[in-house]
Amino acid sequence: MLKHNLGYPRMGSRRQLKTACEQYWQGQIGRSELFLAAKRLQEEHWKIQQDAGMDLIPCNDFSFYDQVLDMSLLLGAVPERYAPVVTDVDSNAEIDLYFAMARGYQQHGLDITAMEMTKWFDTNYHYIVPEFTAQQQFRLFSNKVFNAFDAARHFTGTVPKPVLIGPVSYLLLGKEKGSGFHRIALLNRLLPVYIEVLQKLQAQGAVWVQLDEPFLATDLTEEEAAAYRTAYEEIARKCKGLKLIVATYFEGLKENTALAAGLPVCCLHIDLTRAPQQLEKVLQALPPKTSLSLGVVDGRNIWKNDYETSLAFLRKAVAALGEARVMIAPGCSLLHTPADLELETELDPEMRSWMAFARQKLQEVQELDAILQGNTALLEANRSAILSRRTSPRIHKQEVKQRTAAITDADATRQSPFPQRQAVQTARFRLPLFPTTTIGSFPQTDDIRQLRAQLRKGSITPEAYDEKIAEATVSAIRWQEEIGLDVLVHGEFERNDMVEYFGERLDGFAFTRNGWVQSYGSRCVKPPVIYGDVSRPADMTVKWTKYAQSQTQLPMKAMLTGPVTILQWSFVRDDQPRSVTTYQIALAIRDEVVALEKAGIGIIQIDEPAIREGLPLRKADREQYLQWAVRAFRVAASGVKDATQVHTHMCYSEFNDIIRHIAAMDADVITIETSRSQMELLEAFADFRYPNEIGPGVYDIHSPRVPTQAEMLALLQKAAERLPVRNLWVNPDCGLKTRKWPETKAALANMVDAAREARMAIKDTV
Ligand code: THG
Ligand code: ZN
Repeated sequence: MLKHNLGYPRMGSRRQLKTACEQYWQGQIGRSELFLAAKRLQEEHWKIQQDAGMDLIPCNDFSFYDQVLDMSLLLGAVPERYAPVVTDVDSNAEIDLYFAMARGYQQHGLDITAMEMTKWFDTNYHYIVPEFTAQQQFRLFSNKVFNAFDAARHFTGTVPKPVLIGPVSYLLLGKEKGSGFHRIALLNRLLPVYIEVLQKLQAQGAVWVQLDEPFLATDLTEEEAAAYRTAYEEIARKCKGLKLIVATYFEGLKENTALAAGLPVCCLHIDLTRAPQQLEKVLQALPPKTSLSLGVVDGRNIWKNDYETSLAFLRKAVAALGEARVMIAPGCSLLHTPADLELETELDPEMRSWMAFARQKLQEVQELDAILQGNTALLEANRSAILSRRTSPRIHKQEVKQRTAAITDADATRQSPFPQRQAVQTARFRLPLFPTTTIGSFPQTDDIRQLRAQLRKGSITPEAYDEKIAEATVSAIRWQEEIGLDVLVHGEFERNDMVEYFGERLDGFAFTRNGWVQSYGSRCVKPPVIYGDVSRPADMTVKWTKYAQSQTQLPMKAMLTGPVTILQWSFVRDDQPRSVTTYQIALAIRDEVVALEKAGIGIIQIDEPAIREGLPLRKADREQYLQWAVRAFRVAASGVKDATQVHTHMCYSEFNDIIRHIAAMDADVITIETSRSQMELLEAFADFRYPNEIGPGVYDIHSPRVPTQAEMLALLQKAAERLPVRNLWVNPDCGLKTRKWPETKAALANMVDAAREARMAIKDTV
């Protein structure tokens, strides 16, 4: 039985890729050092995979920034606006063009925006969205995949398996620029380039090639299904002898089972960790010669594999297909898991015995194969680890279960409907029209990060740490007062990550020291591990919020992360429904909201940026998810009096299809990301006649660019044409922690000026 891996995390167990890229961007190292770091990392990862007995070792899964962007470069889908970059950078600097596409290019008088970024399916990973025009042409542009193949073959002494995104998924991941065509219609122009790539790999000696087609596990239109048939028939005709693996993951094939199984390829990969029930149907649908790769080890979570379950799948497949036609693998690329559990020396040993990171997951693949060959001792060891977790008293708290089960509709409802709350709040806060605020975080400078590192190492005392954080907070408050913001924030200098910070203060969560997962480019997150019933042993944010409020007469907005986002950005329990875990978190947040109110805080923001990314990939499952997700938010928000103003914030917001549910959250104020889509989004709110207050972002914080007062005023005026002026707020479209102070200060000062200008304009018309 062939063992293989779909992709390995590329950041490095100590985030070496992050360091190298950021140093390169800052001009601290040159291109050759950057490439050397990349070579070392790939070799280290190939070795790990080889040591774990993988028969097929992936290559080209490494990427300097994003694997979708790599595909755009491979296929020559470089948007027109980067033409000046191509001539500006020196001729062999493809990497600089690549980073320009990822991050924008502001040099030598050029100011070219980055390509758009969006979430990779239902993960916390972001990819760079391909841009297609009606006239889009493709051509073989980058040699990265061929170089990766040679390097991997040379290093491992085996024939590696190049990994590419398949043609149909590549098109579907992109976005049309301009109207009058659908990107799927570009397939006939795209296919020749794919075939050229595959033939070239074959000529280089490749035997297996993995083509990722995650869209096969989503709802497809007739045209999309037809595109799959066309694409793979054409590829099969032109690339005879090449063994193609079509990889699906994150969902089941469902009604696409016959389509996927019928593609003329050598092997189909399915994700049994996400959709175990699909095995039966796939086995029935598979033509006599096609192999099946069983994704049995969870690539999206950190729990140890339950061998009993995986073995049952494997045995069933072997019985139906014969051993020669079955392969074992993780469910999806291991990109979404941390690198190596071995580094977690501070983790409680019992907890650690329940977990597996990327490196351990490959060992699991190897062990499953060994057990099938007769090594029963491995199975016994696994059984006891699984049993230990299932029965651990650390996981179960009766009082949490009871309280969660007893949640009522009244718990999920504010005292009065919004119009009454709005009247009370207007009288209480006496804010001007177009009130200005920010989303919560301010730049996390190196000073602040170092402070945290020092505290962790014990080289400064907690008192000294608190003193420095207080200093940063006060200076942020003074500065907000000076530029004239109306509702202030404390800046979140005491927080690492908006999920990690809360996880660290809740029971039922565990933490890793090095459990980094790539979020986008060089940015990583360290998701907490929710292992048990969640409760809140003490106040989490009251101390700093109260302190900040004591430093100003203006309203200080408290900042909390909402239950769905905490769930979505953590590694979650797999032994109870996600909804139950979310309700447990919601109750903990609710208690914090009530404690903040009691401490005299009048405005409380409960961020839910991840509510949309939690949407199930299959439309049929969405309504149910939204129902509990919205209710969990309401449980968190509804413990307070009418006079307390609850804000929420969301980013990446294609809201059109879920606006009903956003309204049902019933936040008094919602701040949203809109600036990149030029207020397009507002149409959704306007058409729906969204009743509550709303702050459409007027400052795109995703780039260092400082928007002018005039630009922001124009956006405000557009908003005022679409929504009732009394409901409008003025704010950036997201938190500012990734920005630097100079641009933040300049942009927010302009924003406040724009709001003042908008107020005057309104007065003139009244
Ligand atoms: N937290 C978590 N998930 C997220 C975000 C977040 N997902 C979506 C979005 N925000 C992703 N954006 C970011 C932005 C910044 C960083 C990570 C994800 C970031 N990370 C630091 C880094 O890589 O240097 C590490 C964090 C730290 O030093 O504490 O800046 O906000 N969970
Ligand atoms: Zn945001």
